Amino acid sequence: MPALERQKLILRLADAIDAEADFLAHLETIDVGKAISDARSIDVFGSIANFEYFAGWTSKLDGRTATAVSLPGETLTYTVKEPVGVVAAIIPWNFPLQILSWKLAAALACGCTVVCKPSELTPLSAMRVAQLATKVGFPDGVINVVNGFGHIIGQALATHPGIDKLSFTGSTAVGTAVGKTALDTMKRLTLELGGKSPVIVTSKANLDNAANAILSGIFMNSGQVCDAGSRVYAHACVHDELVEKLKAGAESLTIGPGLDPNSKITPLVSAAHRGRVLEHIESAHSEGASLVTGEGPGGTSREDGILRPTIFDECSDGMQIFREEIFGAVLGVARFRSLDEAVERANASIYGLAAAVYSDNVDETVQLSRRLKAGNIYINAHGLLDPTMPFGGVGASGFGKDMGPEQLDGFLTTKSIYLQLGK
Ligand code: TXE
Repeated sequence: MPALERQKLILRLADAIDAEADFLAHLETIDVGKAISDARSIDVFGSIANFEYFAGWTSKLDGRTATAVSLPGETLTYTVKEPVGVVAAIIPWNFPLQILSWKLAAALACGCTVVCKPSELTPLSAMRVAQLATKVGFPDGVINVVNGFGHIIGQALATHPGIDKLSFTGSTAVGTAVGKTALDTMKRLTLELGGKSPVIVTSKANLDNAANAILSGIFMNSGQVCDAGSRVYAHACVHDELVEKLKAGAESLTIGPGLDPNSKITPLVSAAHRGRVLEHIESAHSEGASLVTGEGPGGTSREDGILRPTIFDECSDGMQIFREEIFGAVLGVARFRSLDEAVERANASIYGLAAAVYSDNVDETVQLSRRLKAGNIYINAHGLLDPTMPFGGVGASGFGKDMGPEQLDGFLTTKSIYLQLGK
């Protein structure tokens, strides 16, 4: 399909999503359990921005003309970009619509067709997007949604010889296995996996701003966020004051059902996942972390699927709470004495998805951002996302990018064309 027609269709899809933003936010909230205010402002509006941004790329996917330096005679040498083919997009449950849009928008812009597999826990918004795509005029077969369990349907996509590219977001364990399988049929691969993102608060930080941003960076979506800042390293001279502010902020968050517009902390996606988060909380208690606020030892008294936002202090790097991704509203805090120590401890993780720095000193923020091992660095904020900026990690957080022009390469192949002139 010509580029400008693709652009129009993608923009029409964005408009169709916009026209029923409230309905889609509602779907997302009843499926995931998330706060409706976030579903609207983050999931739905983030998705619209993504489609709108990538629609503009359809007409800008040019190759280049090279000037050959080693060939005899006269030649014309140039490259063209072509769509990679059929894309399988395997989507997790924490941001079903938004992560679908990350993969779908760029793949469509590049002229690929897409088979989307939402998480078995949260299929509704992807199915609605497929209906809207039909309504706005996408030809049959361009956007497909298949539902089912990961080990059956996801696995089938990973092994299918008709799939040319696999773009996966999910856990590191599953992503590693899926990636190995995909290589058997030489699929192109993007893996967006877990994280254990560190947060450094230096002696020069604005503590009110730091506390607010740290709280939203860990407790948004009830902690079910891959780049959540879950390990705080606070300079010893600001540590106590910061912990007090974090405690006060966490205790002021409104807990309630996702559909209540005031709720910030809402039920987790499933009972099984809630059980896993509780096991991590139990391990923090048994390993000697000091509870600041939230869930105590021996399980929770809440029966509504929600866990209280929980903060532990005096964490050490060997504790499970500081090593493993929890994917729940659980924050650990430790103190440091020198920036070298903070960087070394922050980088001592298998993951490298994101890191955050809080400081009002420009040199400090720039130098720390250079030294931290992560795909995304946030300065005096957490979790900022924009379609123009690539998102993706290093190490056990995977490889390849979603969003930004960098994502386009994952859905394109470059063909080199040599024309010998004068023959
Ligand atoms: O992820 P899975 P789950 C992390 C987080 C969470 C944990 C488990 O730590 O606690 O993963 O969540 C599909 N072949 N993240 O169980 O299992 C599956 O159907 C092919 C981080 O949901 O990795 C779903 O569509 N596909 C993450 C997707 O993979 C398979 C967001 C993710 O599922 C498959 C979510 C298989 N064998 C969880 N098995 C992030 N980085 O944001 C499962 N799937």
